[in-house]
Amino acid sequence: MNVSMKHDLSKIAPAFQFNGEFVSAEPWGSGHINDTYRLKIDENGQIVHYIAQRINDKVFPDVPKMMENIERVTEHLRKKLEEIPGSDPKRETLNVIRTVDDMPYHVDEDGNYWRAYIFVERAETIDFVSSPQQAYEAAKAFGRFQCLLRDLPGGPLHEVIPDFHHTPKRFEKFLQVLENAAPEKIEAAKTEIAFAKDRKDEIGLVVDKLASGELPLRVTHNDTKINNVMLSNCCGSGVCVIDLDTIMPGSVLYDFGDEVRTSTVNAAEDERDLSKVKFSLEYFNELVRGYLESAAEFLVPAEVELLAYSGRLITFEIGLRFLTDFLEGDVYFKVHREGHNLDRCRTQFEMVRQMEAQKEQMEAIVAEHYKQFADEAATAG
Ligand code: ADP
Ligand code: GN1
Ligand code: MG
Repeated sequence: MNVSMKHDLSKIAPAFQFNGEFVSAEPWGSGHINDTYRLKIDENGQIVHYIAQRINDKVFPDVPKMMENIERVTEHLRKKLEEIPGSDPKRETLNVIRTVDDMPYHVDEDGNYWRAYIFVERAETIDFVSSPQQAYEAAKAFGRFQCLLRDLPGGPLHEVIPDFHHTPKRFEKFLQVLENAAPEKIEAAKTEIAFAKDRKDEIGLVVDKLASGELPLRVTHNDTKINNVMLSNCCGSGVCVIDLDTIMPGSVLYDFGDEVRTSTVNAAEDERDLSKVKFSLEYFNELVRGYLESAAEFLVPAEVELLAYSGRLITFEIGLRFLTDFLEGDVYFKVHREGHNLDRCRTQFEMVRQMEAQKEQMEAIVAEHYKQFADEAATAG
């Protein structure tokens, strides 16, 4: 675990409704945004783990609204899971631990926002896939998550980060940052800058179709990278979708696209050796199969048509965000070395390049699996 210990968790833990005494804490996970810790709490002589997170309130300026979204969604998931025989609602959804004041978050004396969750045991997150089965299991879990949230009551969720996946607006921001960027950064990233500019006319399809109503707005996760789903230690099946900070109204294509970005390559997001960054059609095939197994029943044709495109779109968009952050001086994503965001951008753009070259094959895979689903549904009556 590569995060250093920045906070004294012994002071934070008593604010939450744990059933015991704080023992210790260690930095946990490899997310780019929050500071995550695994806590050990002594519950009558037994050590029980919890997750505690300092929420990045620069990225999420309205923590109360974000936590309201998370509680609404996890409550709904819990109710649904309770109705499914054999499900475990303590494990298959995040469970917020409220504070002793019965709040979903705690503000410490320095103004930091904290929250806590039940720790999902006997499962792990991975930072990149190393088998097609992992792509299948992760996609099936994300598809199921979307499916369970189809009938979330109570009206739309708060838009916690406006225009989060509005790729054309991300492009505008990139151009603004570029105008003021340091010359040496522009020089270092000149190939990537040109790559981004070359694609500016291909990035508006999803937002345009959402605006025209051709694509439906749904409850979407918006950050479905592979390390935001926990896979079981025993058989690798998807257990729990985590990191619900960005849950809000969106297109399923944002989520499917981010799955493609992170579940079709057997290399880290920040891999420096681009010869290791290989988009895998085999992984893509398994990802589509897993996703459609959970999601085909509710997707509309306009969504299915753009599944392959969404992989290129979202990979481009995240690459563009890394590039923008590099040019701006690493103000958003956590970085651990010089040029880290540029390295991340390069892997993303390399993936886009390869997906562009294999566009027809990707579309054929989607069509084939969707047809199989439609045929089976017709047979079943
Ligand atoms: P970030 O927003 O910074 O990505 P995450 O919420 O994804 O933060 O948490 C970071 C990591 O902590 C995850 O990738 C996962 O490994 C671990 N984690 C988060 N929540 C839980 C949980 N409830 N149980 C077990 N591990 C968790
Ligand atoms: C961030 O929080 P984390 O590490 O799961 C980012 C995503 C990016 C991702 C790139 C709120 O996700 O949008 O796709 O990094 N989250 C936010 O790895 O900006
Ligand atoms: Mg995360």
